Amino acid sequence: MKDLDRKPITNSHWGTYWVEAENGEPTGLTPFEHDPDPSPIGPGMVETRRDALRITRPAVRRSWLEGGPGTAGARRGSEEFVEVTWDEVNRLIADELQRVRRDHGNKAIYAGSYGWASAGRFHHAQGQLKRFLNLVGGFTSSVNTYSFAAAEVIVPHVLGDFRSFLDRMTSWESIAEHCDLFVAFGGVPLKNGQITQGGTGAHVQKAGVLAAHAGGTRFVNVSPLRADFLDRVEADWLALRPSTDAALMLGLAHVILSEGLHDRAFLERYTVGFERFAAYLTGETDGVAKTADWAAAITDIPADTIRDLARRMARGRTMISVAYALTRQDHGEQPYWAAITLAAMLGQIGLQGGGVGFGYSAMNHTGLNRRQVPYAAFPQGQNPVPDYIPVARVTDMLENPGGTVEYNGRTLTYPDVRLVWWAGGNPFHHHQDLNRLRRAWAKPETIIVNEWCWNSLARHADIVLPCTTPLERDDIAMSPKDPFITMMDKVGEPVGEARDDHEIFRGIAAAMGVEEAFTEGRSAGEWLRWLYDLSRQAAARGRIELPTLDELRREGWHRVPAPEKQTVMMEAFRADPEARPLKTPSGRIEIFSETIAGFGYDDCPGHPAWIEPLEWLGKAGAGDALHMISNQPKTKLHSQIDHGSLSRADRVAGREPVLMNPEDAAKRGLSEGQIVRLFNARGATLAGLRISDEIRPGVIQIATGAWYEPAGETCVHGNPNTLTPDKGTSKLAQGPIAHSCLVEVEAAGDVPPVTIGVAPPVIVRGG
Ligand SMILES: Nc1nc2c(c(=O)[nH]1)N[C@H]1C(S)=C(S)[C@@H](COP(=O)(O)OP(=O)(O)OC[C@H]3O[C@@H](n4cnc5c(=O)[nH]c(N)nc54)[C@H](O)[C@@H]3O)O[C@H]1N2
Ligand SMILES: Nc1nc2c(c(=O)[nH]1)N[C@H]1C(S)=C(S)[C@@H](COP(=O)(O)OP(=O)(O)OC[C@H]3O[C@@H](n4cnc5c(=O)[nH]c(N)nc54)[C@H](O)[C@@H]3O)O[C@H]1N2
Ligand SMILES: [Mo]
Repeated sequence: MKDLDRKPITNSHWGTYWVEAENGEPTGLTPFEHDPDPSPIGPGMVETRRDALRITRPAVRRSWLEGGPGTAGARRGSEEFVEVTWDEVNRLIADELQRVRRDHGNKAIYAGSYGWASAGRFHHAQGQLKRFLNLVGGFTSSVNTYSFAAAEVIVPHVLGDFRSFLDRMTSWESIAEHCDLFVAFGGVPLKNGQITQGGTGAHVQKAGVLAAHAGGTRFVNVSPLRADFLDRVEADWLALRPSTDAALMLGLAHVILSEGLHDRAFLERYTVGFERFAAYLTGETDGVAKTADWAAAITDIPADTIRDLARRMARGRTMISVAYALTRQDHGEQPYWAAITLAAMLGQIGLQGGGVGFGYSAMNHTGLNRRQVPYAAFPQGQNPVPDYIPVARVTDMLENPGGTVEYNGRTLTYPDVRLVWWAGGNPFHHHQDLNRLRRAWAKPETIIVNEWCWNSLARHADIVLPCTTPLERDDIAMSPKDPFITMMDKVGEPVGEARDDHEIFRGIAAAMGVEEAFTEGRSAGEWLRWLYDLSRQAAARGRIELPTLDELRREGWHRVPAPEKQTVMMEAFRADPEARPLKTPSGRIEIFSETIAGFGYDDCPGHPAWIEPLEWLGKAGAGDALHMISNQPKTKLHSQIDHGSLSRADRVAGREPVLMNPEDAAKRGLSEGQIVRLFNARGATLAGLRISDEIRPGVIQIATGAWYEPAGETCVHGNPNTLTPDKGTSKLAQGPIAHSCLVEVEAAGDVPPVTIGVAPPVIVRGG
């Protein structure tokens, strides 16, 4: 930013920082002065810019280059690459796209391309990819997320919408002032509040929890992990068996119903179907009463504790908070439906500080009181291909062309995918059962990846297109989830021949004769101005005044003032359900859904229910198996910057740490710091052992994010997704179920070294 007389600034999913630079080279990040609780993840952005794992030139897998599309797909991940020029690679891709379209049609291109990429509004890798492909006939796409697919599908049946509620969770201030009891299924682990998708200005989650504590709110941490709450707030710890939350909620509901503590007037006025649910709860329909004793046997929480908690919940103002993690388990639809039902029985939905909340555990913006600004997005155009898959069914799709899958009342047919394109996400991070994915990944004829570093995804591609990092391009972070708008300044030149994703697609568009349609004649800088000016006009229509782009550039950032009123989820519906009905068929909260019942799914009935998960500690024949929780990492965002020093400093014997209760370690003769092998029928991973009574017996915890480095069926680095099952939550949502996973653990013996962090794959120059 040569023409600026201020320091350069940047924003990211994990926070805002001023950038130190010398001679056009970024040298460090200084936390933003308006951030009371900055994240240490940021500095990795500088550190990894020029390290040995940076991809500096376009590269093509040798067999693919020599033998053409479809050659030796099984060698993906273990073969060397050949560097080529941008002109060559653009031609190769243009020809290959033409071939696939001509011979198989556009639906043979899969560009679901799920993932988080950068926080910038313009340099959004997936948006760029999709706009480009839409101009050349489209692609098979994906729907929903890995974060909370089960909720995204079930909650609209129950509350009429999901996303709009997510952006309007009851504020921390409202909780601090009004909430007596905050019951957190999945806790509120502050590690996760480092993040907001699309950029973070000030981190407020910790202050929110502490203010509520100071205001007299009591917390209950329902989680196998004690660390899911800050010690200081002295939360009661209910260390349930993982994947049993729905049973615990039913047990609570049964106590509330049988003791007459439910709010009849609320159920009558605002809900439908309670009687059908009550008949299930009391056992009238299936002969099993879902009593506290019944729930105790499933969850391993004493029946008296359940009864006591139910009474406390009915006594005062209660917030029922559910972590996104609860959806990433088998039948992950049920805990969300059960939580909404429980909150409806307490009758506090729409009141200050009470009701139900989604994702206080998950991100900084949940509970952050702010105005919703409808910022403009980079236009992607229309996809002419109607085919799509539920996002986590990617391996099924690759394995099973022409096969079908049930999804939310529809039957979808899997396309015969020949070409896969990923930009801004990492399936070798996010997908379950990675050994199975790797086998299916050998099938397509061509795999193209835009990446900036040689991570597991880039190594498993045929064509690798090197992209810039945020510090190497101008962008703006402006997200309705955060009150700050921030410039993301270009500080250094792109490393090697790396290009912005937009520039990458512009080059291929030129080779295919659609450059003008792709750019509409605008440069990147002109697009930025266009996006900002549109956003400013949209804000003005909502009476929010934003600075001009030139003013924003001068200061570097702007804060949209907070609304005077505290946000309370579903307040308007509560105030006037006739005038402000929900978008459900009945206009009310659907405790029984005729729509879902009408689908006739054996794994998702018409009301919330306990359905035994695929894998859990109560599974018949589970024996000594341990339940593995693979939650979000404290030291990074997913797999991003796993090769940086913050992430590496947290390793045990060079592997991802795994947490185990002393009882389980003693039983297996394992000791602190040793390398252990986690394994099941799907695969294995090596991890470094940490022993702690902060985790309940029978459960181990290993964060996601270690780059997948397979040696046979074993990841030598500690990626938990070699172990997790790849099955849908149910026929309704088909979401991922990473958290329902049993494993065995033993001492590892002789182990291979980890090399993914140090050695780039062999690159032969010249092409
Ligand atoms: N076992 C288990 N698995 C899980 C989860 C779990 O709890 N347990 N959680 C799931 C959840 S909630 C999620 S959201 C997913 C996350 O999965 P992903 O979002 O796929 O993970 P990331 O590592 O963030 O991947 C982003 C990729 O984009 C790249 N990138 C960054 N900036 C740019 C850019 O400007 N351009 C391009 N082209 N690329 C860029 C990064 O290098 C990185 O490889 O994981 C899921 N997987
Ligand atoms: N630092 C950091 N923060 C992140 C991310 C990151 O990668 N790094 N990722 C972001 C993303 S994409 C998302 S979607 C959110 C996810 O947000 P969450 O889904 O809330 O995050 P997790 O850490 O996976 O899970 C929260 C806690 O739930 C507990 N848990 C697991 N299984 C069960 C269960 O069966 N029952 C109960 N009661 N508790 C259980 C675990 O102990 C875990 O610590 O986090 C976001 N925040
Ligand atoms: Mo996520």
